[in-house]
Amino acid sequence: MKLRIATDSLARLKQGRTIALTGAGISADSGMPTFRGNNGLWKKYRPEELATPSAFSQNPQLVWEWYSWRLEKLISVVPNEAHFALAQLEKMEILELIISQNVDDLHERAGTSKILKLHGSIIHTKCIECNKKEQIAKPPRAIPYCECGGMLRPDVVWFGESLSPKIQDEAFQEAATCDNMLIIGTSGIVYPAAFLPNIAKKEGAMIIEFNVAPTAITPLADYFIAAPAAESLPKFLANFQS
Ligand code: BJW
Ligand code: ZN
Repeated sequence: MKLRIATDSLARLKQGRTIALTGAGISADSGMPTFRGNNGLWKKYRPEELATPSAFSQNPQLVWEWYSWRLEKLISVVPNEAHFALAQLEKMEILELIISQNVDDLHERAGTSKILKLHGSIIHTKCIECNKKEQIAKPPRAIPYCECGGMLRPDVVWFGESLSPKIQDEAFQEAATCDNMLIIGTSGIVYPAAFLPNIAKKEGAMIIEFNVAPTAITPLADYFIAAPAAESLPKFLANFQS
């Protein structure tokens, strides 16, 4: 695959403010399952049935089982070439910021430092009583509890819950003011994250989408790069290294 980006678009990427929006697809090449699609299933549940406050209040054991299973997986995998390419683009001052919907820590492990995590972090817990946040040492085998006696939950954003207003405002602001947005491995159907490409496009940004299949965002894209992110991102990076 040859990644053809027009000369004027390359100049725009070198001179303008570029940000990236990432989703589960960027971690797929590391072996992390996505939410939707063929490899996106966990037992017989859909994310909409487990990633909700009501699922947790009705069956915290089941929800924790799902998160422990994902934590086990996360511990066993490493960042892939797509995560490393984005970290390198940040070092080269081509990429200003990653806005990620992912709750894994693969961007950070690859060396990215400027990241807004819209949906929280799976490696942290939050007490449902005192709100204290803590890093998880190892995947819990039973429902974990806080020293205050309150039940702990994963520090993530479930359906029907608000994102951190500070993080959401910053993400919207960045989308409205960027010149270029790289969109990698997201289905673009979960809001408010799915507003970001629309905001960027409306304000005149160039959109470059990297995905194995077209998405809800593809009609907005100036470029659609149809390949696994771990293949396309290093090729995209190579444009700035020669
Ligand atoms: C590859 C690849 C490879 C594969 N290379 N690519 C309009 C406005 C506002 C809200 C709403 C609205 N309409 C509906 C809502 C409500 C709801 C929502 O969006 N629902 C939709 C399903 C319709 N949103 C919310 O509830 C949000 N809260 C909110 O809006 O608060 C205000 C409010 C409160 C009360 C009432 C109303 C409003 C919160 C959303 C939180 C989402 N949380 C999750 C779980 C996080 C915790 C966890 O991980 O367990 O976040 S759901 C899940 O989806 C997760 C992801 O971050 C998110 C996005 O998924 P993503 O990353 O796009 O993954 P996939 O699997 O969908 O796609 C993978 C892609 O990769 C595919 O395209 C593949 O092709 C591709 N791919 N391999 C490149 N190798
Ligand atoms: Zn507590």
